[in-house]
Amino acid sequence: MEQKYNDSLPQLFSRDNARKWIERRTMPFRSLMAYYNCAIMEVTTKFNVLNEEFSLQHDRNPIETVKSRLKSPESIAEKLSRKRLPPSTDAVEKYINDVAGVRVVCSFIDDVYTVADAFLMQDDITLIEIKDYIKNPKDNGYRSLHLIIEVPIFLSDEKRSMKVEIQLRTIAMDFWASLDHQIKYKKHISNEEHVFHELKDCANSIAEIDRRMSKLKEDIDD
Ligand code: 0O2
Repeated sequence: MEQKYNDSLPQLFSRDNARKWIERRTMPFRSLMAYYNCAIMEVTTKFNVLNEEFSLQHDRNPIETVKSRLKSPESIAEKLSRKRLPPSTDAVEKYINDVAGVRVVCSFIDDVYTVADAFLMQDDITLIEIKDYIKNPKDNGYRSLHLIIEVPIFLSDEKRSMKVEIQLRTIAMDFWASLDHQIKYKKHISNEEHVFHELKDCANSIAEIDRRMSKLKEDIDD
């Protein structure tokens, strides 16, 4: 990431400073969080609409669930200090892409791309970044399609563009990621190597089952 801020002011970037700023819950900070919440509502509605329309045409739902979360103030503070960013709403808006998070869990692998393409075609959505951890899984076996997008929200006297991180994955990928999150993600564990290999092995087995289920569906559709 581009380092925009002056390194000669190290005290600005301390975890303590970020935490104190967050704890004050200033009006600009609370407003910003409310705007992210609005962006989550906009994006969630768009996926629900796509799901509804798809089910009319194809008699099945490509989306199993749409979940969302607003990053906690403590996690925002931690990320600001880790990225050596100053505690300010400007820095949050410019450099933290996942304050608003939406997770779309789809039935089959093809559904992930169909739903993502239909969403990205909408003319009020701007794609900022795409990371395809399905085509290129992480070393530990993590699979998902990540999109960073901007969506407009309409307030009483202004229109604002807000960033949202969208994670699209299949039920199988979600099953692995949820359990990985509980077992290991960001935790320090003693038998790290063994756990890493076991989790990766599980991820590969789950991916194989995902592919077999997709194939089964294709065979039946044909
Ligand atoms: P949480 O608790 O889920 O919110 P950055 O977001 O800039 O710090 P990076 O590496 O560019 O870092 O983001 P990336 O790779 O797109 O991943 C961000 C999110 O993807 C994570 O958010 C997780 O939700 C999910 N994720 C990534 N890798 C893994 C993984 O190995 N296992 C699991 N279970 N989830 C993963 P957070 O904020 O880190 O965590």
